[in-house]
Amino acid sequence: MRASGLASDYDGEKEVIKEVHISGAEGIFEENEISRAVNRYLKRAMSHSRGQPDKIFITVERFRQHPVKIPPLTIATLACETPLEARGLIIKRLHSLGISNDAIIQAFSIICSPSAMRGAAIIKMHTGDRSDPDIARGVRVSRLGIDKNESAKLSRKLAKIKINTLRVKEALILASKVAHHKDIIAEVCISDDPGYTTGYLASKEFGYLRIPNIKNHGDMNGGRIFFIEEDADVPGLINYLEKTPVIIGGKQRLESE
Ligand code: WAQ
Ligand code: MG
Repeated sequence: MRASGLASDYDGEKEVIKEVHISGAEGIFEENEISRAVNRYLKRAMSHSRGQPDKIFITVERFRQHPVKIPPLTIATLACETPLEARGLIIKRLHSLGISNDAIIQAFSIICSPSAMRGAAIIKMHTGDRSDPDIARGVRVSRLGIDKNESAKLSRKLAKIKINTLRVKEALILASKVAHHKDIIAEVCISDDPGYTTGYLASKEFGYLRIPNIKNHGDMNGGRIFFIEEDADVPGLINYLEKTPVIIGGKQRLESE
């Protein structure tokens, strides 16, 4: 699902109408679950804290290939009181993964900008160069879901720490799919919802690290950054993120099978 609104802006000479991202979401469902899922996406698009949409798209696609099954990342929550402290925590960990200052500066300038993108920005870990082809849009991770048993298991685990929400589950699923790719070094995420101030840093090494107070309440900025290997196969990576169906949990195949 994706929902957008129309807003008037000024391009220096005249008023222009531009499309503003409001909400997006995706999942993998059995055939008999589709109509309920579509209804839920529609409701979600029409009652979003970023505003009333002018356009809603819902796309339903049948897969021709079996989903790849992968494990979820581990989950932990860091102690963090302010956006400034969050920045320090993120920088320290990104440095430890070998990510350069140039790449980190580039990342913060994107996630602190008020014009939210629909997708994620892809940044090379040393030069900080943007690698996604459409800079205004970013790359949207799609075709991702969770196995029913794994979902119940995850809900129980999240309920124990009082964070069993659809938002946390969807973010963990996305971060697990993203981190699984060999060219991904780390991901940083800040919600673009003005009322949601917990973000995360994810990597194969650290797992999914939740960061409370990553932004101030009421801020419209947000976004996702994927830091990648300098010599990554970018088209291959984008194809994986957008097109390869991935399910968290289920019976995973061993490398040798
Ligand atoms: N693919 C790529 N980028 C995406 C996707 C996607 N499927 N969905 C969202 N984004 C980008 C896009 O730029 C949005 O503006 C931005 O991420 C934020 O999206 O454990 O709610 O859906 O409590 O607002 C983290 C949960 C919540 C933390 C993140 O993000 C926790 C969240 P939102
Ligand atoms: Mg949002």
